[in-house]
Amino acid sequence: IITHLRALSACLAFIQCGATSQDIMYLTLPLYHISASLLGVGGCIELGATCVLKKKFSASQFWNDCRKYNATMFLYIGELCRYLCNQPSKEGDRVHKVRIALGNGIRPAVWKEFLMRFGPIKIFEFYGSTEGNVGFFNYTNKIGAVGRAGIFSKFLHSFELLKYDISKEELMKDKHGRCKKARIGEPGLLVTLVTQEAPFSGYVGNNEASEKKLLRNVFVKGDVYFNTGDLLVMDRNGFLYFTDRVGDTFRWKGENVATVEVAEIIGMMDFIQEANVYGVNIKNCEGRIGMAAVVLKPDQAFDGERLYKHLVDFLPSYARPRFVRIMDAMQITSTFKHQKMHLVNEGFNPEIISEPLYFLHEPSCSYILLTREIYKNTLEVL
Ligand SMILES: *[C@@H]1O[C@H](CO)[C@@H](O)[C@H](O)[C@H]1NC(C)=O
Ligand SMILES: CC(=O)N[C@H]1CO[C@H](CO)[C@@H](O)[C@@H]1O
Repeated sequence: IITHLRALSACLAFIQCGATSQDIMYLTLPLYHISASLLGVGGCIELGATCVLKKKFSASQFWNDCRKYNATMFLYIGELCRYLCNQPSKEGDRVHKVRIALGNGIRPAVWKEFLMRFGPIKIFEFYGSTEGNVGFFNYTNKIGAVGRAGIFSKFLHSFELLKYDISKEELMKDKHGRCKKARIGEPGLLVTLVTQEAPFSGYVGNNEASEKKLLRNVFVKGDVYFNTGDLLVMDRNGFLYFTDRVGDTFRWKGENVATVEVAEIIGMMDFIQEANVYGVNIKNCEGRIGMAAVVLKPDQAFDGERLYKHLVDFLPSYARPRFVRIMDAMQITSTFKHQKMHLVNEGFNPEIISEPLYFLHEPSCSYILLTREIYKNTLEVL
């Protein structure tokens, strides 16, 4: 349910970024999504600005279109900026008038690369969801942060990061059945207090689904919080960082593995274009074993030895993916997010997967090809 108040406040997002009626927005996102419809089209109406609508996002046409229409701002979501960075560099990459980019989902490494490639564009990364009753804005110059919990925003929306047990996929409670707050530097489940000023309007005609998003009696009897389903970390200075979706983070050897973090580190390899990390179930084993589906850069080969060395340098052993699956293309949702479900279900069985599969082989300090014969004995090599 999008109330008028919600719709109107969403239309104000670009004004908060300093946009004016002189700006020209280049819009490539699907219009049924709140981002394009309310922040984008609604934002242009609110501003009296020009909106250039593209039927479908195209990474190769993006900057040419921006130049052609004199675009000064755009909306991004999910992996969109990564796809722009993945395009071959061109001399004129910085020749454009774009000055503002607003969206959510840009990863720190992509953020830095994007600014280096395309020039000093102000990136406004925000955190929020269509139905959620809270939003954070990166109003500081902190790369990677989704926002900051200043006294002011804490006063406006009361939120908490709650201690969460990844293996049981449930909140940790004290002996009175109340929730505990996560410590500084420790990922916690983001929940936001539902009040008259920050209401949760729920889903149309589906009370059950609406109720599922709410947590009651969190700290005291009768309080109600909206469950965002996201794990975030707060640092000493109050900056908030997105860690992972609940359900994506998995446990292996008693340790938590945040898939976003691992994917980012794999993505640092020069031969890898993008990585999608997830945990798969394995017979007779507790927790889930780490796996990465990767797309290689054009004309690049997979180098198991270098990847192994890189991961040993950057990740503790429990977080290093045991299996790597090479994909021709990553499947994404209509909002440019990686799909994981089908990958999780297919696991690492070479009988099912026709693409090359590699596994982490400690004795040879490398990732080596997973053949059908080796697969039959995988449980021993783990
Ligand atoms: C873009 O700006 C240039 C220079 O200001 C102008 O000549 C041109 O007509 C503009 N293009 C469009 C599509 O408005
Ligand atoms: C509003 C604002 O200051 N946004 C900033 C968010 O972080 C990036 C990266 O440092 C800055 O470029 C933006 O200016």
